Amino acid sequence: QIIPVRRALISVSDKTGLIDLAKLLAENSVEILSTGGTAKALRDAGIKVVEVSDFTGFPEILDGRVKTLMPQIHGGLLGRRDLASHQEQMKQHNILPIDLLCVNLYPFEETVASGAGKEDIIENIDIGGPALIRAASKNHSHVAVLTDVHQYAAFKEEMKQNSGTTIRQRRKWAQAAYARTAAYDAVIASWFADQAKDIFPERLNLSGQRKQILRYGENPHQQAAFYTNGEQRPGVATAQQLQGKELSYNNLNDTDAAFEAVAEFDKPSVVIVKHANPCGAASASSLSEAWDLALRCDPVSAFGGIIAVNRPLDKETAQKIITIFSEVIIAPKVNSDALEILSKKKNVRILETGAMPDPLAQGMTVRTLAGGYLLQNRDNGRPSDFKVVTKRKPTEKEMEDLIFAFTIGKHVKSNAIIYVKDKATVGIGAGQMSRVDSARIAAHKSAEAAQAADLEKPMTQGSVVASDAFFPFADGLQAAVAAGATAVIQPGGSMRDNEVIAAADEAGIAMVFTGMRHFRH
Ligand code: 93A
Repeated sequence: QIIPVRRALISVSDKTGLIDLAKLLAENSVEILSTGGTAKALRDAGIKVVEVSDFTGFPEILDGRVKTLMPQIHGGLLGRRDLASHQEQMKQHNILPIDLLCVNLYPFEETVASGAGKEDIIENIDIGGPALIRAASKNHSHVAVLTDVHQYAAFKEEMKQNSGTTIRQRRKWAQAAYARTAAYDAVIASWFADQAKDIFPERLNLSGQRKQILRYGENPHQQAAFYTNGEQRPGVATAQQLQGKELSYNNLNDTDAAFEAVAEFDKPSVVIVKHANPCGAASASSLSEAWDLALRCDPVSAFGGIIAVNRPLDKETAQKIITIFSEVIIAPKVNSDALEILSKKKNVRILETGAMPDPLAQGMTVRTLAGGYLLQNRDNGRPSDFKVVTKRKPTEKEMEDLIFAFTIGKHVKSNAIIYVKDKATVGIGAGQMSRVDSARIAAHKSAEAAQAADLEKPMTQGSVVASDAFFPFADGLQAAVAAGATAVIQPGGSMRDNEVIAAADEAGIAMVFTGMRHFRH
């Protein structure tokens, strides 16, 4: 059902595209009603407009807090065209129908982000706007509602095609309108929660803006989309894609894991991720050197992986990276000569984030489960109290490697066992249900990598090892010793700590307790 547009109410804070839209309406002889600022912008552009206050005969009062909250306006939006009783009442009270509402809201989100004061923030809670939007959307059978400048193009198309709006579009706009007011209120609610330092408020509204409809989800039979939540953290959500195919669901998930992991390190570092787990990570004096070391850990798994770096990607490193097949490269910056080299592999997705995220920043992680959400602080923990529990103390170099290993362990699915030598992983055991299996798998993979590289002995010989949680028994530690580890880092806290410490002493290795666990499930 097509509804012609005879009267429109426009009240917008973001005046992008306003004049263009209003011109089209004027050309179609639509009567335009507007609030103060919008009316002025239209008049300045030579477009005929009726002020809402003239239309209602009631001035804007209370510093604009009451502008459109009037029966003439809400009646015009809510009155049903298909009910005689509504038509009669409208006539009786001199209420004229409004066929199009175009509103975008006071910039609450932007005001908070700008660091404005409380009073300013409160003043930017839009009341009239959402009321208009909700009224028009309820009556979408007769009224079209635009709540976003991106919708103007579709509206213009409708006018061109149909000289009015179709029910299909009006329904779509109504959906977007309620999603907008819900998201707007969610942001306001979370601001109030922040003020009260209530990070887990009794009622939770998650809001997001769709950034991309994905080809499919984790598997081709699952549908998926990517949403942003407005957080300005450098990473996949805010990055610019410089080249390559469209990012997939798994790409996005893995790239996030890789970039968050590499952000942990100050020195030039590389993390290679497969299936959300690092399969190689290293810090070195240059990115190119870090790449060599990271790749050496598990070159087989690195094939088709995600590569994250924490420095501008240079030509030398790009030349090395391009020799293996990878899905995504993410960097704070990509130098133009590096990009030129990578452009030879057109399909590789390259993301530039502009900066590195702060690994210590606060934040939330959300996980869904049947019937609900789990919410927690992001794991920005870093142990600071290292306790040597063995007779032998780790050397300074061992200690540096232990901290590197424990930090990477935070980004490896539990149970995580990480062997490290010279600030480079040499064996990673991830996602096993038993810790001893992770220790064995890591050593086994490392031995395979050494064999493939024609090394004389496994790289775990003379390495250090980290465990993301305590060793419940001595067997996991003994597996690490058997692989050649000389020092161990783990949270400690097991009932059998004494047995594990005794096993370490017996093997003559050093062991450090962090008192902090890094489960990642
Ligand atoms: O202060 S309000 O909550 N009270 C109102 O009655 C009202 N009506 C529209 N804010 C109100 N608006 C908002 O004013 C709109 O949502 C829009 O964002 C803004 C446009 O104001 P102006 O045309 O004066 O720039």
